[in-house]
Amino acid sequence: MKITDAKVFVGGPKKNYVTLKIITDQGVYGLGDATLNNRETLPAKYLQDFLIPNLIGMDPRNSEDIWQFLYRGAYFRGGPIAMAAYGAIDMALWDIKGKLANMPLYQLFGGKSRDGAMVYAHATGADLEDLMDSIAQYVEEGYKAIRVQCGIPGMPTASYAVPEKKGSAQNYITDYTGIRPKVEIWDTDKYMRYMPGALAEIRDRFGPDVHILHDVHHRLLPREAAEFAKAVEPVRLFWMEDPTPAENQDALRLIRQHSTTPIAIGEVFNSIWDCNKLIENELIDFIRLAATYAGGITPLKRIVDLAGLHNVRTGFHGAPSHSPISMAAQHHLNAWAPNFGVQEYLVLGTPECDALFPSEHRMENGMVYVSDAPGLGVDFDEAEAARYTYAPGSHPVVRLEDGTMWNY
Ligand code: CS2
Ligand code: MG
Repeated sequence: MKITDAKVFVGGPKKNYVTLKIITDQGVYGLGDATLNNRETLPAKYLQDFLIPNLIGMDPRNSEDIWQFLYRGAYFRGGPIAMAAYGAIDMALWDIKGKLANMPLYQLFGGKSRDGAMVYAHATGADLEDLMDSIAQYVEEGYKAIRVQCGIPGMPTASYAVPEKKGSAQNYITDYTGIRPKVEIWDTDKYMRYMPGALAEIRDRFGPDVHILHDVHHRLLPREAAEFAKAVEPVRLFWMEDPTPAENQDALRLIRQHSTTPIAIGEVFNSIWDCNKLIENELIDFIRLAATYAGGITPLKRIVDLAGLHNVRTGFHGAPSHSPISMAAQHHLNAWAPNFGVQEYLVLGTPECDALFPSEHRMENGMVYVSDAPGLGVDFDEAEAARYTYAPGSHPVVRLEDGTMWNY
């Protein structure tokens, strides 16, 4: 069996999805998602200029060897652009494998450990009252887990994932058109003094059963993150996400020493080597990599297995930049993983998105039920794709009030 062609499509409804289609000499094709948020053209170009010419003639069933060829053959290993491109290839090869076996991918991983996988939505608000309304709506819709972000009194601009004005929670955006990013101004002290109390009010209002998640989004220094984690311990968060940048994995020890608040990290990682110490030393509770950014199903499954040895559960990234293709890959992993935790679920379930990516994966009452169709269980309509073109976008950058560059 041979790969005979591969095509890359950039564009989609409200997002520049990067979709790879690998075609074989037996008419079976596979789909992959190489969408690297706000840098979409780069993995697309890497695929078109270097990777696809190498794939032609390879046997698509040898997905492990092809992954090793991509990773080791590059010499300059890893990084988000390359791993997103490898991720799309790997997903497409698994899709082909499932179609050849006439099985949904979760069967090839080891079958189902659960029927439904719990997901979480993003509640947000320009202030706490606005956020409470947003949370109430998701509770009403049956979500069991909800991420909460709100405006901080006195903060010079809206903070991460917070709408600039009340009542626009449903369509807050974190990506703005154009190459030059907006500037968000951040004040850690204002956040540290306000957010723990706001989270406590949310817990008081919605009771002990709803899982509350909060994304600190890399804004705190390790000591500040330890203080914050300790302050919110009584809230019993499902998780506190990205409390501090984790390039220095050892920095998480300080937080662990001071608090039992669960920690989730990993959406910006693209290798097991970015997180192996976090997992092996049990410095975190949830690992957040994504099928695209981690370089595909093959490496992500290894990370899930390592995490499972160390009481770390999965909490895969699922921001709007992930197309239904990589989300499908994650739905299959979520159905199989014995150490599944939760899935972030923000894929735009709009009619346009469903038309571009027909799929039988189902989300109901805050749970995703994986499709039993062979392979990934998602398709791609090329005629629909022709409606979309690439439009540059960028998320904000963050500065402190004195102008110092900070972490978005
Ligand atoms: C966020 C992301 O979903 C999350 O947890 O951290 O949406 C993140 O802001 C974007 O992926 C950045 O491009
Ligand atoms: Mg996050």
